[in-house]
Amino acid sequence: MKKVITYGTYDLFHEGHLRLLERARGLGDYLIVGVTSDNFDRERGKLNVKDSLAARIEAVRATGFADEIIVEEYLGQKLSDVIRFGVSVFAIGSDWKGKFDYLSKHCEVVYLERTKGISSTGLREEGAKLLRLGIVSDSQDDGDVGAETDFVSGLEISGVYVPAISGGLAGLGKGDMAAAGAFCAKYDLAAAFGTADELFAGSDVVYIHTRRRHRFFFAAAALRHGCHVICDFPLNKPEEAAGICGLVKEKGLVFADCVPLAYLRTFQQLIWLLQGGAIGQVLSVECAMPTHGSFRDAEALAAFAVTRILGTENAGVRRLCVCTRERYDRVVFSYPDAVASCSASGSKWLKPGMTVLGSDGRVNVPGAWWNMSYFKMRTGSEDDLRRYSFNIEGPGLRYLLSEVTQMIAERRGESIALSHEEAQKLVYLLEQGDLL
Ligand code: C2G
Repeated sequence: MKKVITYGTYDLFHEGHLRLLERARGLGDYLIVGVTSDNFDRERGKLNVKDSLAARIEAVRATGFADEIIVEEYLGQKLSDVIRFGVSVFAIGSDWKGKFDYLSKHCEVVYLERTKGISSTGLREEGAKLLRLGIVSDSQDDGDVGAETDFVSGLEISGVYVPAISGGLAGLGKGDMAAAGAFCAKYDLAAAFGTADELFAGSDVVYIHTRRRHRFFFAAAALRHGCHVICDFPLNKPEEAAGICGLVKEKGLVFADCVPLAYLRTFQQLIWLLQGGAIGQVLSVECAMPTHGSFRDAEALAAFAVTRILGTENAGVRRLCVCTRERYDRVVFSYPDAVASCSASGSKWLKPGMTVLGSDGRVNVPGAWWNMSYFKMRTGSEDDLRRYSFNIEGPGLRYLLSEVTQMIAERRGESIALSHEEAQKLVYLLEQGDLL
């Protein structure tokens, strides 16, 4: 007998799950389905799972394709199951391509094409609605949103629109179809939308991933169309930030600035500790960030971190720039009782990190502080070292995506992690320092 095994969460059971199980069953004579436990999902960074384990098992059972259902409880269980059950074929969706090749020593590994562009309300009668996320991107980069969406239950990518920018002006009309097609092939997406309106019509949420000067244009158009918006940070002008606030209120929609750092538990804990005086009065914040993309976007992110620690009141901002072959920028934030700076450069020798110096101690965030999962705090003496960490998975964007789905469900226009007012104040500050 040829045994096939497959695994999944099967939350808000839908057409994609059904088709996967049907094809997996067709690969052999007996199908074992592993349904993830809540603990395992937490451990692997899958967020927002709505249905209980019992309901998810029942949804799989009701398809009639599973001959046996087991629970997947820990990392490494797949290999043990394959050996234990004498499995011939391991099958999983193509979003996992390459990830389970290590099992091929023991059985055949098959990646089945994922069902793209699921548009219905799902198969369940009560129809918990899947949210469709459309992407507006002016490059061949999806800002990690594709991979991260796979970890947020209830969210599916609808497709992409790549605007054709002529004379530096953005429009909503016919996009660059060749670029959109290449984008879909690169990220395995269902639809290359010809116009922005088509993308808006096929999406509940739109992610705006363009250069700064076009963000407002597309964000405002999506909101006017009735879509919720996640937009790269920052907007280009304070008036734009104010305009977005007005539109969000008028339309009763959700708008989230894409600052994943604001959603990281480690960063939140750092801020709570600093505000509670854990290292006394903060005297300085220094951070460094190697940059290959936009310097101004990198500096805006640093401004977010610095102002979370030192506030936006009485802050002065200035940029010092060395524009040689390897550009080097230093942005200095001055306060009456503190100073902060952020270095950004394309030089590979710039070491990323953040140090916060206080009157009674010091915090170090080694490495990529914008994606922090760990920091060290010294107080009292040099030996008095405490480590704080949270296991974050991926680049952090999934936590923001998860919050956006909650905001939509609760009809809450603003994010708990980053308010419109704070984002707007930051855009004012960045303009004041000529950083926009
Ligand atoms: N799937 C699909 N089409 C979709 C959505 C999901 O074919 N539109 C497939 C996935 O590729 C997976 C299965 O359906 O093979 C279950 O999907 P999820 O419930 O999202 O589970 P997942 O997070 O992919 O977990 O150990 C768990 C496994 O690694 C898979």
